[in-house]
Amino acid sequence: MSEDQNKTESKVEGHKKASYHLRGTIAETLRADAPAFDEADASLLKFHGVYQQDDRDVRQERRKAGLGEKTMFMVRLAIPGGALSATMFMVRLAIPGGALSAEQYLRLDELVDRHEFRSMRVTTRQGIQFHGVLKHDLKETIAAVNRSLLTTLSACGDVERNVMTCPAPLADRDHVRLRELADAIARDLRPQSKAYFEIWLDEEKVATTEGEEPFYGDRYLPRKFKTGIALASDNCIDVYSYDCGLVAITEGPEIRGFNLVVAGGLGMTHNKPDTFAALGQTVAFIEPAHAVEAVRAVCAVFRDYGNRVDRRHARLKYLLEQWGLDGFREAYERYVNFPLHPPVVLAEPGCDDHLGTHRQGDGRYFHGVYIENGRIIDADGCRMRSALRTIMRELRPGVRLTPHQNMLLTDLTEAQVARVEALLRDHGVRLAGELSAARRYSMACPALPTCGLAMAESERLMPSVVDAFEAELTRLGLRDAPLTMRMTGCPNGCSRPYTADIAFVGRKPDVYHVYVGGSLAGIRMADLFAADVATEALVPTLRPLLEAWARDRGVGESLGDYYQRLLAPAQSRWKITGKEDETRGLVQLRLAGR
Ligand code: SRM
Ligand code: SF4
Repeated sequence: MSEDQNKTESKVEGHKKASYHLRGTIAETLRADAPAFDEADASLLKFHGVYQQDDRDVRQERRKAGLGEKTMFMVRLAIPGGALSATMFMVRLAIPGGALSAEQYLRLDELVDRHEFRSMRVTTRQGIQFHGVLKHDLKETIAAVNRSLLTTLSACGDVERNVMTCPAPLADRDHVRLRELADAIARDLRPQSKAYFEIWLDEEKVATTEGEEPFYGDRYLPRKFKTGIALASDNCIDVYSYDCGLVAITEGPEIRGFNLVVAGGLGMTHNKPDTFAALGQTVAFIEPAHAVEAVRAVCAVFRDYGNRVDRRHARLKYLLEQWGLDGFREAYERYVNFPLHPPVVLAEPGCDDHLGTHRQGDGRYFHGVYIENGRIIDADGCRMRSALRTIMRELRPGVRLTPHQNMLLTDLTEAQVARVEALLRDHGVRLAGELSAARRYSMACPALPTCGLAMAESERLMPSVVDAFEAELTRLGLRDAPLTMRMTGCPNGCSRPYTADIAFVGRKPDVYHVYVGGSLAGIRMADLFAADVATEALVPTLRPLLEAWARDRGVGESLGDYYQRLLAPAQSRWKITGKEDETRGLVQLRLAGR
């Protein structure tokens, strides 16, 4: 890279380079009275799985009351015996394939009461998040996570993020192999710096940081990098939404190889047509023995060529746009020592949310529990946290977190399944089979009050939006018709809205862009159907489409498939930009003409 280009690199690049492999002054600030970390350390903290945040509800209260920021924060965050702080933290765990034990889950549950939000949250990448961690408790929280043999290292930051795979604990060889592979990739691309262990676990300081990161170097990646592994028949992880995907093609019980998918990504910015959400493109078919190396090489291409100047364009998808698929393949070939075969043409995958009770194939069962927007909390008659804690203590099941923010309880006998169901009911938790399709497949990101980027509500609003749609769908006889609804508080795409049948993407308080036309299979993008819709107008805006769907739908036809049929010819897209497009006009005209 030339000197000129170096000068214009983003500030975060400078922070990384000057950090002695992620150390910065985090340890010093942790020990000091300072209420918060400075900008450089805050950016480094992400690599350790920590986000510096504030309670945005209090910002508003403060403004209304005309009080100083610090005063209100202090009132809000004062906890008995705790320090007063103007800042709080989100702590995220990276859990490959979402697999943990009941003992580990119980250790995490014990931590919940230490934190402001009295909850934990299953994320859309099979991780766990704590919100409202106060500074004085940060170190002990992370140390406790590590004592339970879990980690927050590289859950965030410019590195390989949590590696996803199908959470179903099936005993067949292909599922077992996917789980092993997720672990192997996570191990292979985990940062090697000892900073994490020095800062949070009081390990001795290393004498020199030279050569500490043989793969990442001192600048790590230009930005985050995400990998997922799916079976060709079940895209429950939304594999085309990530920087790198492996789609396993099986022959009998064996994995024959993988289609290698690159450069998916869902973040974009409203009204910025140079930003876009895109599905990954299939580059090649690779043999099973090369899977880990294949992912490492995609990551290395991003490391070496990704944009380090403008973080908004620092994802692999922007590189692919610049180079084209052939250009990418050419560059990629220079990084690998194995053959790239032509991709295998695949049929449309299914998508199993794995909820309810299923056989594992080893004489045991698993039971998938629906958790509204992933939030594990005791609230409003649904004592989810208590239910799960009781089940873990009594039955000691295995645990798998799903990409739909839910949880599978595994390795159960038939009698234990009955006990799980009884315990869930006793705690006011509805079983998956009792839910409407709209609720069961719904997802929302956290947004307010914790997310600094939120423009509108999401997790807190979504349950009432689902209520409203559930009533409408029931009226139309569509309660059980396949439908995915997702909401985000901004266009960054954290609950993967653009691959859903319907999505609400926050524009400003109480106003959303409405997208329609994705699919549960995660193989096409939704279109912008209506712009700037007020919360109370969400159902009325979609009513004509839902009524037409109820009238005209084919057997088992999802809303997204029906919408694509209305477009005739279907315009299945792999990319949508931050700018509005004209297809919504087309569909609305067709609906009006009916
Ligand atoms: Fe995300 C940033 C939450 C999955 C795209 N995401 C954030 C931050 C950290 C906000 C911030 O940067 O200040 C959010 C924390 C809010 C909070 O208070 O907790 C946040 N993202 C989440 C989670 C918790 C949403 C959830 O409902 O579970 C998910 C954590 C997954 C995990 O365990 O690692 C989460 N984020 C996603 C996904 C979906 C996925 O990966 O499966 C995406 C879209 C896929 C992608 O990456 O393209 C996603 N998050 C983003 C982006 C846009 C990135 C971009 O390319 O522009 C941001 C903004 C950023 O990074 O600057 C973001
Ligand atoms: Fe925050 Fe936006 Fe992600 Fe929601 S989609 S968590 S509002 S960054």
